[in-house]
Parts: sequence; C-alpha cells; structure tokens
Amino acid sequence: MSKALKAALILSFFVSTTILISRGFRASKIPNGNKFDCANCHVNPNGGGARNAFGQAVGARVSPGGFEDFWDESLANLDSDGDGFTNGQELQDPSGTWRTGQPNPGDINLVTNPGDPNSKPDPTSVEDMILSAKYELHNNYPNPFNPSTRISFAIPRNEFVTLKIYNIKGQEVKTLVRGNFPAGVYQFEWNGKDDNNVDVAAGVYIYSISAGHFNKSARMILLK
Ligand SMILES: [Ca+2]
Repeated sequence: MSKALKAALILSFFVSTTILISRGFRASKIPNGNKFDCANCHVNPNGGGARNAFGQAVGARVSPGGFEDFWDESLANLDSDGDGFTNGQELQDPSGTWRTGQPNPGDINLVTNPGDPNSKPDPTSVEDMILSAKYELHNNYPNPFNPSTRISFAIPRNEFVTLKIYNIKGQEVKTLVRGNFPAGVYQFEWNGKDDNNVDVAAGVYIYSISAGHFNKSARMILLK
C-alpha cells in the first residue's frame, strides 16, 4: 500500500469517526435528544448530509467539530421548522432551562421533532405544559428563620388558592392563605404562630399550596 493511500485511509477514518462522535454527542446535548437522535438535525433520518432547519440553528451555535453546549433559552424559543411550536415546546423543555447531563424533562412520549414541520405536538399538551410551568411555589426566605419568613407563589390565571403550614407529623398548624386570586405573583409572611395565634415550637415545618390542579409542598426550619 502506498504511503499516500495509507494516509488517505487514516484520514478518512478519523473524519468519519469524528463526524459520528459529534453527531451522537450533539443529540445528547438537547433535551430528549435520544428520541429522534440524528434526525433532530438532519434531513436523512440516519444522519449525515443536509441539515434540517433545527440542525442549521444548532450548526450556527457550535464551532466546526466543537463539543460545546448550545441548548439554551434562545434556541428553545425559536420555531426552527415553522410548524407553530417552539423548539422547547417540541422537546418538552419550553423555557430552555435543561442542561446537558440532567435527566430528560417532561414526557418523552409527547416529544416531537423540532426539525420536521410534519412532526408537531398536540396543542392541548402544549397548553398544559405552558400553564404548569407558570404555577410556582418559591422557596421561603429566609430559611432557616426566626422569627418570621416569607413565602411566595405564582399563578397564571384566577384560582382558588390555599397555602397551609403543617408540622412534621402532618398536623395542620396554620392556614396562611385561603381565597380567590387573579393571575400574578404573591408573597405572604408567616410569623411562626398557629391558627390560635400561639408561637409554635422550633423545628421542621411544611408549607403546601393548592391552586386548581397545582399542588406543591416544601420544607422550612424554624430556629429558636
Ligand atoms: Ca416539528
């Protein structure tokens, strides 16, 4: 075998290996990228060749052969394939907060292809996803606390809201909030007293919100 031929074979081995590695590597850098793998970015479902519109957006964000992370809020907010749904909505990470290596967000069964205009999600599931992303129970602050702490939550539409505090045994200690609220962000202070206006003991407490179908609880610590 001539030196030139050997060199050409070695070079083609490295080039093809590098392309294969970078393809698999990049699919692992988008949320739920394993569902469509190479077809997320390439017209040919087996990969290689022309990139689809999503692949072009990815290509614009990485250096040739580079392994940098590129999934972010701005890529999530694009509708690369023009099917009326953002890349983030198609990949179950509407706000683009997922990062490489984290568990896949959302439901992989609902994931559609961000580079294929014929593959798009059910509008109802997108609406649910957007709404549920906007309900939030924030961490109380300060925590641990003495003598009082603030608890805030967000709701995307008018809801009947209850925000209750329980002790570690699950016994209700205090109803902090109970009523109808329009969409918005709210903050309430808990002064460490129960429903009878008696100081509670130091320890771990649980605050729990219920707003429509949204329920969430978190822990806080009262120090004395
Ligand atoms: Ca699509």
